[in-house]
Amino acid sequence: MSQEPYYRDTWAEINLSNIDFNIKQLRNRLKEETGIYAVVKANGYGHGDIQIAEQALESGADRLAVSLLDEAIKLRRSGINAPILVMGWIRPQDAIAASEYDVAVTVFQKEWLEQIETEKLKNPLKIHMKWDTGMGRIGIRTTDEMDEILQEINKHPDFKLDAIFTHFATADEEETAYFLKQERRLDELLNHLQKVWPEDVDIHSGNSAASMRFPERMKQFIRFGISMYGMYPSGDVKREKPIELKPAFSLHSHLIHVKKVPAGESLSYGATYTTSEEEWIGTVPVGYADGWIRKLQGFEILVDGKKQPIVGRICMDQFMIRLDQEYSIGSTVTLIGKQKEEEVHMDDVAEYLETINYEIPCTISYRVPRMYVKNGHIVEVENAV
Ligand code: PMH
Repeated sequence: MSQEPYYRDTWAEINLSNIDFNIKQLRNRLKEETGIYAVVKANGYGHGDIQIAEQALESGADRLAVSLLDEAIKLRRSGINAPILVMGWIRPQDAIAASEYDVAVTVFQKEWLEQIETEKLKNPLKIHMKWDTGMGRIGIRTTDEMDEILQEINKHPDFKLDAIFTHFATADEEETAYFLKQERRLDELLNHLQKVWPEDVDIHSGNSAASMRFPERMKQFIRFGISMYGMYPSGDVKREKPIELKPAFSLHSHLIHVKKVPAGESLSYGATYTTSEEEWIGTVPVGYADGWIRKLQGFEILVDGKKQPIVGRICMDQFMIRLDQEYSIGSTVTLIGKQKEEEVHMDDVAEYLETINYEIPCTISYRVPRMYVKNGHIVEVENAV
């Protein structure tokens, strides 16, 4: 447990008990034999990769998935022994490092396998073949491509086909036609694989949406990302609510300055806001360099359990809010999360910014210390500055 000190008055609270809750909700919904990959790429969707990975494994996840080899190696160096998959493309020359760290890699090009300097492999290279059944991003699309890759794998005893996987593009939408089309393509490719490949390979397909909505259709493993963090993948799934979720991320600061401003005074860069009457104005030490971007001007956040609007332009490190009354310096400001009966949900921020909830915690920058809370106690503080 590291307790790095930090000296700023802003922090993200990451509730590990809620990660535990969310995984257990999904666990209860899945078939018993379905395994779970905890998706902890992008620093655990901004929540902290090592902390979330450790919690997820303790709560019933079996394996970890990231996007970059660097992310996988960071987890390994932290002492995590669970299987780790890199779901993105890595450079062929980096396969050696992947095998050294016992990290499984994603493969979908025969040329990629041809370029591996196999004599340098110290351990077998664990391969997950990616199938593009309709996402159109990475992956093989035909049985010919599959055959070519299988031939390459057969050429070297240190190439080990551990799994095949695919990713759904629309599993979070009420309309299921495209999802079912992807499933059909997956099954067609699987039929072929079973004919030409005698060994057992794992199959993983579902993301949060597919695994929560169609648990009975899932294969050996699912890959649980956004909903592990307590967010629904879309409005459709939120309305359907296949399982209960608790958000793990909240963002807080304190008022560092409070003043009464006369009518007709302007605030912040560009003087875009002018008080229409005598107003109480508070200053919050958070800005766009923290990922609290300028487009959030006008968004309402919480002081004293009440919504208070951001006024004037958001600066790099500070912004102002219009307060309904005088508050003392040090009053807690909640930018995301609950205060008394009120809540600013990650979905509210996303909606205001015309984006998806996934993007919000990912963009809260390294400058914001992450405080980890479990069973009501602070268990770790990480300051990445
Ligand atoms: N598997 C793959 C291959 C992914 O890219 C993602 C998320 C997940 C699983 C987890 O999905 P979930 O968070 O919906 O559960 N990937 C991305 C992405 O590339 N952009 O947004 C989410």
